[in-house]
Parts: sequence; structure tokens; C-alpha cells
Amino acid sequence: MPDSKTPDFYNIEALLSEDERQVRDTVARFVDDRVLPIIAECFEKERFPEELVPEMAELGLFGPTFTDYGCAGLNNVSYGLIMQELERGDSGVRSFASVQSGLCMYPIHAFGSDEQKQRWLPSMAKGEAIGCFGLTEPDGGSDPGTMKTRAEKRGGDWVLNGAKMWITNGSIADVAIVWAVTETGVRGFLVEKDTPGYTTRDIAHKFSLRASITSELFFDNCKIPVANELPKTSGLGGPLSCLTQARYGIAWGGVGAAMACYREACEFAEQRVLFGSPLSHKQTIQLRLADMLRRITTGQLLALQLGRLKDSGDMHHTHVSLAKWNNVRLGIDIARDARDLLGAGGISVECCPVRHMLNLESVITYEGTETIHQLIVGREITGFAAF
Ligand code: TGC
Ligand code: FAD
Repeated sequence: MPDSKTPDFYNIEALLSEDERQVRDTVARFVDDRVLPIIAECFEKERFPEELVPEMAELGLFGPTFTDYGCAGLNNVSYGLIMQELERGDSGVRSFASVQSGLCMYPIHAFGSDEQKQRWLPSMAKGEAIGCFGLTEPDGGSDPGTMKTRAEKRGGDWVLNGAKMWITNGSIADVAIVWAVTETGVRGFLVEKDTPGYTTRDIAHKFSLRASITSELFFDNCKIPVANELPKTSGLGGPLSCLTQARYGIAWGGVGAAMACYREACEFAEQRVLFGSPLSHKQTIQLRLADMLRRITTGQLLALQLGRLKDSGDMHHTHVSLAKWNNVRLGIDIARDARDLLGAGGISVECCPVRHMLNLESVITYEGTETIHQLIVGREITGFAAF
């Protein structure tokens, strides 16, 4: 029985279609059988389990909502359930899929030429080509409008100079979607791995997302053919719309991480006998587990309704901000509390809460920090941008 259904206090199961349940259970089995047995070691050794990529592709986990280019054609609720299950395994594995689908395949699909789509989307769906997304720069990620990376037209090519920082999948990517300032505003470029002047360097010694590759990207007079410019986007709205896709998945993922921590806390509380009875019989332990369940249930319902809004075309990016903020916040709080509930053993990599807790320190920062999402919602309420 996959872990995917628990907890399900409000019978959310009944709100899913048969297809949605099937997708979730398939990914749940993959996570139970293939991710969980190796993830603690990957985390400890700072290794991304790249060997899982072909299997993830086989399951249709890359670009799953597209109906063309060999993609699975699933709805957005199914996509969310995939992200929930992957992050129940590890945020690093979910991150890989988020970047591949939401941050790389999405902009090529939405803003690319026919040639760019034909060249990249089928191979990305098969996991044969890997993408990364370069928006953040060393001088500050929250305000990408002030980016310094520049592209200038010289002769028939673009010439790219600058640097990107904290880029997931950077050094293993076959293609980087790089956002740069041009004379006519921000534009997106497909920078191929072997482009002269393009180099990457991995960021080591992370205490978070250790089973994920994070890199710096450097561009030193890189010649980018005009054919590698994304033709159908200009301005910051393009990259920000990609963030909406990835943030949507994270809103589901935060709940998945919380579900894993809650389960481990419940099991421990039943088994651990102290002062003559299991921990689960103590009032304050029950209060803590009840509070975890309350938060998970509200997060599950929020994610599901967000998905229904996305599927009906009624989702606004502010809805996503509220859900990313709420569900990553509940994930990190539950992970920290579950870590404490497990006592000293809770600091071991053998227990999932400490790994999720550390991972979620990245997740609460990337794709818009918690403060940025609060300010996005604040702007929606007041009409005043207080960034
Ligand atoms: P602003 O004036 O708000 O917007 C400019 C234009 O963009 C439109 N827009 C969006 N469109 C779609 N989705 C969104 N989320 C959008 N947000 C804004 C907006 O309507 C406007 O369009 P138009 O036609 O009127 O021009 O721009 P601003 O400069 O004031 O932006 C403010 C702010 C703070 C919200 C934005 O800069 C922001 O979101 N900052 C956070 C940056 C961020 O999240 N970076 C993430 C980098 S990628 C990453 O972290 C990957 S981790 C992946 C992983 O491993 O999982
Ligand atoms: P800053 O923007 O410098 O923010 C610092 C602090 O100031 C934060 O607490 C923030 O909330 C606060 N702050 C910012 N603005 C305001 C304000 N107006 N008012 C009040 N407080 C404010 N980026 C990519 O482009 N691609 C990737 O693939 C990618 N992967 C990542 C993977 C990892 C593991 C991590 C950790 C980050 C990744 N990022 C990626 C970068 C991420 O998007 C940025 O870290 C994030 O946007 C925040 O930027 P920053 O780290 O520069 O913090």
C-alpha cells in the first residue's frame, strides 16, 4: 500500500478522479521503491541520484501537462500530485522535476520557435536532455528586474556576458534557459552546454538540498545564435510566468514533505514508551500531532483547489503565492516539530524529518522567499507594491 494516501483526514481521496489517483499511486510506488531506499545516503554524500532520471521520464513525469512532444497530457491536479509524492521522497528529487518541467520545458513550449520545440521538448520529456533555469544573480535574487547579465546584438549573433548563481541542475544541464537584459528589455536565451565562454561551477558544502545539484553559471562573451533566442517573450513577465509553474508544484510538494514527517512522528509516538506509557498517550504529544494534521489537511485542500483553479483557467499567480507561502511554511514547521518529537534520534539522517527540515530551508527561500510571497499577497489586497 503506497504511503500516498495518509494522512487523508477529510477524505480528499473522494475528490480525485480515478486517473488522478492512478497517477498519484504510480508515483508513490516509485518514491517508495526507488527514492526512499537511497535518499538518505544521497543526502549524506551530497549526490543527486541521476540514475533515477530515465525512470522518471518513463513514468511521464517531465512536462506531464503537455499533450504534444511525447508528453503525458495530464491535468494540473495530477501534476500537483506528482510533485506531492516526489517531495514526500525528497525536495531535491522534486526540484529536479520542477526545473525540468516548469522552468525549462514550459518556456520552450510557451515562448519557443517550432524548431526550438522540436529540438528540445521530445528529448527533455525522455530525460535525454536536461535543462536548467538561470534567473538569480549573485547580487540578489528577489529583485530579478535589476539583473546585470546582458545580451548585445553583434553581427548576426547575440553576445552574452554575466553570471547566474544558485542554479539547480546547472552543471548537468544540456541547455540553460538564461534571462538577460537587452536594449529592448529582458529576453530569454537557450544556452547550449558546449557554447564557448559558458562555464559552470557547483556550489558545495550546502546543508540543504544535498541530493540536488546547485551551480553557478558564467558567460564570457558567449556567442548565442539568434535562433537560440526565445522569440515569443520580452520583459520580466516571461520568466515570472515560469516561476508561477514551479511555485504551483512547490505548493503541493510542501504538503508531501509534511506528510512524510507526520507519519514518522506518529509511528515514533506509538512505539516510544516513557513514564509508563507510549508518547502517543500524552496530552502535549497529541496536541502536536493534532496540530500537524490540522495544517496538513488545510494544505491539502488548498493545493487541490489551486489545482482545480489552474485546470479551469481561473488561477492567478497571487493564488499560487499564497499557497506556496502557506504550504512551505506548514512543511517546515511540521518538519522541525517532528524532528524534536523524535528526540536525539531525530537528528540522524536515518529519520526523514531532519532531512526535510533542512531541505525546506531552501524551498522557503527559492521560487520567491516567504516575505516576497507575503508582499505579493499584500499588493493584491492593498493595490500597493511594498517590495
Ligand atoms: P511586476 O511588476 O510584479 O511584474 C512584471 C510583469 O510580470 C507579470 N507578473 C507575472 N506573470 C506571471 N506570473 C507571475 N508570478 C508574475 N508576477 C508578475 C506582471 O503582471 C507584469 O506584467 P506586465 O504585463 O504588467 O508587465 O514585477 P516586479 O519587478 O515588481 O516583481 C516583483 C516580484 C518581487 C513579485 C518579482 O520580482 C518576484 O517574484 N521576485 C522573486 C524572484 C524569484 O522568485 N526568483 C526565483 C528564481 S528561480 C528559482 O528559485 C528556482 S528554484 C527551483 C527548484 O530547484 O525547484
Ligand atoms: P535576497 O533576494 O538577497 O533576499 C535576502 C533576504 O531579504 C530574504 O530574507 C528576503 O525575503 C528579504 N527581502 C528581499 N526583498 C525584500 C523586501 N522588499 N522587503 C523585505 N524583505 C525582503 N534561482 C534560479 O534562478 N534558478 C534556480 O534553479 C535556482 N535554484 C536554487 C536552488 C537552491 C538550493 C537555492 C537555495 C536557491 C535557488 N535559486 C535559483 C535562487 C533563489 O531563487 C533565490 O535564492 C531567491 O530568489 C532569493 O534570492 P537571494 O538568495 O538572493 O536573497
